Amino acid sequence: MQTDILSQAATQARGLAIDAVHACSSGHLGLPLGCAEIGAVLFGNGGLSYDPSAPKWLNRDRFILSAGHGSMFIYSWLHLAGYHLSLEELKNFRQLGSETPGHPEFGDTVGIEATTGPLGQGVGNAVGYALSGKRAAAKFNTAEHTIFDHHVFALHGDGCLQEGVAKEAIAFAGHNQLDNLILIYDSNDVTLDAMAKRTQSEDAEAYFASQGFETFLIDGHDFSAITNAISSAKSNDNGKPKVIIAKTTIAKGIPEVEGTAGGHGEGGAKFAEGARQGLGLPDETFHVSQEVRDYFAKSAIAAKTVTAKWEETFNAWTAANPALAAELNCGLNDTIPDDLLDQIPEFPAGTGSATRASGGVVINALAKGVPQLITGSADLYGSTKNYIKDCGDFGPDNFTGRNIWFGIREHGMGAICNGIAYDGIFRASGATFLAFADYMRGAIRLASLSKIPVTYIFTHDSVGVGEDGPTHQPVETVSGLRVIPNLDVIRPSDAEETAAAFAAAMERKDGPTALILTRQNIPANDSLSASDRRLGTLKGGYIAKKEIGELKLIILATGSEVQHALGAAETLGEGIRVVSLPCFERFERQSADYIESILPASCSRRVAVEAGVSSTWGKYVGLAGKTVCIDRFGLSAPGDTVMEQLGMTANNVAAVAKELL
Ligand SMILES: Cc1ncc(C[n+]2csc(CCOP(=O)(O)OP(=O)(O)O)c2C)c(N)n1
Repeated sequence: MQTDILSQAATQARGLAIDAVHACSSGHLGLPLGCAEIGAVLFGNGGLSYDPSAPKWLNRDRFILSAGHGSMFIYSWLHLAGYHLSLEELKNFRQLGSETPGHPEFGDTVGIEATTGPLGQGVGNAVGYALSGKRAAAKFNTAEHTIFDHHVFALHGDGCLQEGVAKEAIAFAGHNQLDNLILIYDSNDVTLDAMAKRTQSEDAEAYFASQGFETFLIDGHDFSAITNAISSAKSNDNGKPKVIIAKTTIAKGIPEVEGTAGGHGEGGAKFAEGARQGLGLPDETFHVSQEVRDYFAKSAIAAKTVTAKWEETFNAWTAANPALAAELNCGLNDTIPDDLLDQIPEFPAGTGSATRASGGVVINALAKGVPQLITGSADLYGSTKNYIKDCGDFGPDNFTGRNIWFGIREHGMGAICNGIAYDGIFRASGATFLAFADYMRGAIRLASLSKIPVTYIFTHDSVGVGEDGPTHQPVETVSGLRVIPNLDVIRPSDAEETAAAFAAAMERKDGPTALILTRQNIPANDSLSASDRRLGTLKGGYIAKKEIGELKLIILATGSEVQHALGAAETLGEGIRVVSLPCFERFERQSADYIESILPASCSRRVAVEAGVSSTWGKYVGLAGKTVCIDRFGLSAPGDTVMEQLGMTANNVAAVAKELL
């Protein structure tokens, strides 16, 4: 081990962080300074297997900075390691349009595997990556060829570990024996406001051991200790995920603040000059020595030999296993069949059903044409109905299983699904009751922000849930999801709309989709062909019943309320149009002509019907329109009774419409 050069690199990484944070007077110095030796080993002493010229190399070790506030850590090391991230970008830290945003953003910067910043999410993402890696190895490696044997690292601090989302994911990783996962805990005894002991007294080693992890406790500034711990963690396929608890000094290198809460953020930046002198850095800011450059250039060349050798194995594997190679490609390109919708058989007319039940039929049909699709449930498969039959359960006995038993861990499920989606080999989906969608909102928001195609299957979608009462009756949740940018929310009204909703989710590549399904049976709109309902749903909205004669009023509805809109139109007579609007977001992506053909601006008499809050309907009904919605919590009683009590009937819709006519 070349301790001298590693030490030089660590010092210069500290300098880069100090200079970048000083330049923009914001950011976080504590972690980049406290973890400089860890960075040097990860990127400069064989900790991570990577090739900076092939940042998406399939068998690279994945590294996630879960403590995303310490973003200058990852930017500095990616730069030093030779990734395509220039010194100029480091100088532009946190500036408009730079590749060095305040917190790491997936897609913005080469080498960034996940969007992090909200503490704990990155740990969950790493577990998702580890699941994906385990499944990829089990599915694609053969006796002759190993193409996947990488590890997944996450660097996190006390903050991540205090968050429930990380705890949920850690429990999942331990239970499922994801021994390709290596967490590095930057244990510096400091959080933001105070010393960590102000808010935590957990025995980290005992905690991780109780979760089935192998633990290593080391001095996080000792190159040998870090190197040895990582090397043991990597070589040990013992069914245990690993955690390296690295004791570090936050902001090491700025004596005025190191080891204190004052070192966490940009507080130390005002001591920049003295710190640079103390570290022995030259006057020139953003300094990287030629020696350090040469060292990393040499390791980049060595990395190329590794990837070239892997490429040979990969090519031999491809030639020997064309079917497996085609399946892997399908996952990597996220290919879905052109005729996906036609692969879902039409449902018999005249039979109403719960859309969750139709969803179960649909996902099983889809799973045949989309082999990359995997799905899980938060201990609710019996209710959410998304189990893929005959395809096994993911777990230590069968890492190829397509069904993931997440346990009652919705937030963890969301973050794990994001990790799977970031990895880009499999299509992730997860299910729970709609009322608990907010338990995973943090992860849904990040999937939307990161533009990754996760599918959420949310059943038991309204007060129609009935007897379980208001706690289980989501009223605000559909509108609450609609306000998240780049999330498609689809609430189908019958089995055919459900078929299209799932197909739409699969078709989508640049963001997540939430499918909102009923527990209770609802009738199908058999007055229109299956194909009209499917294609209409793909457009987000369509005419479910055309008016007779001159258009007088439009009733808009989604999901279980489309039946009441149709019933009301029946009693109101001529001139009434019913629009089924299962997905606002898809509808709004249609052409202005299409939107006008469904909702002509000239018709301002509009009534919206939905068994939830009215908040998101204003833009469709306007000031002249009315809503038949539920702006209160529900009631504990049979579903039909609750619906009736809260005005979800054709008669009530007709009465409200009459006020406008
Ligand atoms: C979910 C979430 N809550 C709060 C914050 C704000 N925040 C950023 S860093 C931090 C303290 C984190 O402490 P630790 O993980 O120990 O980081 P260190 O002080 O060692 O850098 C807080 C509260 C956040 N980023 N995410």
